This record gives sequence, structure tokens and C-alpha cells, in this order.
Amino acid sequence: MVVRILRLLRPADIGVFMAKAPATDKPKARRKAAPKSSVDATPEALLQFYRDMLLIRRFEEKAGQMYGMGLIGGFCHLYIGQEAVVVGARAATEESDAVITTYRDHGHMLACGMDPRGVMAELTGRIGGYSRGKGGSMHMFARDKNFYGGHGIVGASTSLGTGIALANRYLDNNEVTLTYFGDGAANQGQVYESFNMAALWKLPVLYIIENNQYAMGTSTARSTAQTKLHKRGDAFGIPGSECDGMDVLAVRDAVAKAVKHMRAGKGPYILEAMTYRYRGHSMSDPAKYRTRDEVTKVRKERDPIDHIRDQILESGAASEDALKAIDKEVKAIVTDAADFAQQSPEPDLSELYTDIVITADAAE
Ligand SMILES: Cc1ncc(C[n+]2csc(CCOP(=O)(O)OP(=O)(O)O)c2C)c(N)n1
Ligand SMILES: [Mg+2]
Repeated sequence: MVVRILRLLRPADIGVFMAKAPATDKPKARRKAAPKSSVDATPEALLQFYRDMLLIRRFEEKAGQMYGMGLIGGFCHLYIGQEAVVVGARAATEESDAVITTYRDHGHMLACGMDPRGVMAELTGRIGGYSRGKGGSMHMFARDKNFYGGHGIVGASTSLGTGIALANRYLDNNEVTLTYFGDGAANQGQVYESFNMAALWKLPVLYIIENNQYAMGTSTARSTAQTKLHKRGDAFGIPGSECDGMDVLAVRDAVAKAVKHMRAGKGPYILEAMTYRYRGHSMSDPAKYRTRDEVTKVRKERDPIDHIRDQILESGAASEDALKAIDKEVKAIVTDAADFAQQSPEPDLSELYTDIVITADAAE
């Protein structure tokens, strides 16, 4: 019943509706949620953050499951644990701002408002996918959502994102480009070539380093001389800071500050979001570089969804029942996406040479 009512309401109404519900159940003690006065968000916004992060979490869990069943092939990198980064960043930017990221990209797409059906169908290689089943997990795009991919080459999103910012500078449209990359990518050479140009031309580009503490098979601590990655812009005069990437409000505030800097014409900014991925790097990962206990501890003490859940309940923004209704709604969206992804046909053979670039050499 509650779900049905929620579906009839706009998100803004849901917030008001839920805010009025009594906070009956006390959440389990984890890290202490801030008291009402210091939770700097409306009940409506808190619920939206909860919903958006949960959608990514459940979507990724389903993708992992479908991969295990052989329904998804090729590379697949899950975003579980890092949800607060994209949801917080989205909240501090406009839909017209551009987003570009790496291969760990499903969360970024969902946060941009891309259709879960189209993302899941791309994972299963079906015609209903964003790249008509020919791009897979790492290569999806949505021009109407200003989402520029999905890139498998480590470090590439940095240079491409800098190029998008250069285009926006030419267009003089005051739009910023959120350019995501990982801690491992931060050691790639092209990142610094990009920093140089971005600083020189004062490009409106926000480099968001998702520091999940591990690259493919090693930790930042073992592979990186300067582990404070937000300081990597010092040599170029690019300001930087770090934020708690497991706290959606902290990310939102840090991104808002950076966006203000960029929209004022002051050039690029580096934000290092301290986060953590719960799953392996990709779908097959012996994970010898960390202990199980470490993962369990982060999940228990720093989980971004548990955290906002606690904030919602302890501040009285909504009741446990209201959250359950969102859980149900999200589950239904993901189930629908998974069904669609299995029912959508595989691309026809005639699709083999469409939507791809054939160079003169290859064509001969
Ligand atoms: C140029 C290049 N070198 C190596 C690889 C193989 N590779 C894929 S992901 C990865 C690690 C990247 O780690 P990080 O930037 O921390 O991102 P995360 O996977 O943690 O999100 C590597 C080495 C690649 N895809 N591209
Ligand atoms: Mg990493």
C-alpha cells in the first residue's frame, strides 16, 4: 500500500510524506549518527540519497549474481561500497554538467539518471543496452544525460574529461566536468599532462579521485610515494582537498565547494574521496592484497547506506516503514531491469559493423 502511494507521488512529496511519519524503530548502533540539528539536509534530500545509493547497491548485487549465472560475460567491475561518492557529487552539480569515468561505471550511470534497464541490458550484451549490446560493462554513453563513458584504459578518463572541459570553456556555458578516476590511475603519466593543460587554461574540470585504497592487485600504500593524492596538483597550482567518501553529505559539501571554485572561473580542482570497494577488483580476484577482516570491519563501521539510514532514523526524517517502502521500490526496479536484460534480444548479425569506427587500414 505504502509503495503504491509512493509511486503516485513526486520525490518532493515523498519527502514531506515520510518526514511526517513517526520514527518508531531505533537503528542498530554503528557509527553514531549526527543529531537532527547537525544533519544538514532536508528529510526529502536524505531519502533521495538513501534511495539513490540503495539503487546502485542492489543493482550491483544483481549484476554480480547474473555474472555468476553466466548471463553477463567479459569484464565487470562492481561499485559496491563507493555509492556515496557519485550520489553526493550528483547532488552538488547540475544535470547539464558532464560526467566521465572509468570502467567501474554502473553507479555513475545510475546517478546520472540513466535507465537501469538499458544499463543491465548492456551488461547482458542485448540490443536494448545503451551501446546496443556491443560495449558491455565498461563502454556505455548517454549524450542526453551528459554521461561520456565508461572507459577501460586506466587514466584515459582524465584526459578525455579535460578535453570536455576545454570544449565547455570554448562554448562559454559555465558547465563543469566531473572527471572520475581511481587511486591507481593517479599514477599514470597522462593524468599530469592533463593537469598541466587544465591549470594553464583554467579549465572547469573537477578531478574526483575515488581512493578505494587498492588498484588491481596492490594497495596505495605499497605502490604510491605520495599517498595524499589530492596534493598531486601542487606542482601545477591546482588546489585539492580530501573528503569522507563513505558519507554522502560530506561528498556533497566538498563537491559544492569545488564547483563554486570552478564556476567562478578559477580553474580545475582535485577532490580525493576516501572510499572502499567491498568486492574484488573485477569478477575474478584472489584478493590476496587484503584480509577478509578488513573488509568486514569497513562494512560494519563505515557503510555509507547504513550511515544515512541511521541519520534518517535518528533525526526523525522518516520511519523504518518508510525506508522499507523505498527498499521494495528499489528491489522492483532492479528485478524489472534484470528481466528486461534477459528478454531483450541479442544484436542481429547485421549490427556487426554498425556504430563502430573502421579505420582506413582495417577496411582495406
Ligand atoms: C593503461 C592501462 N594499464 C593497465 C590496465 C589494467 N588495469 C585495469 S584496472 C587497473 C587498476 C586501477 O586501479 P584504480 O585506478 O585504483 O581503480 P579501481 O579499480 O580501484 O576503481 C589496472 C592496472 C588498464 N586497463 N589500462
Ligand atoms: Mg582503486
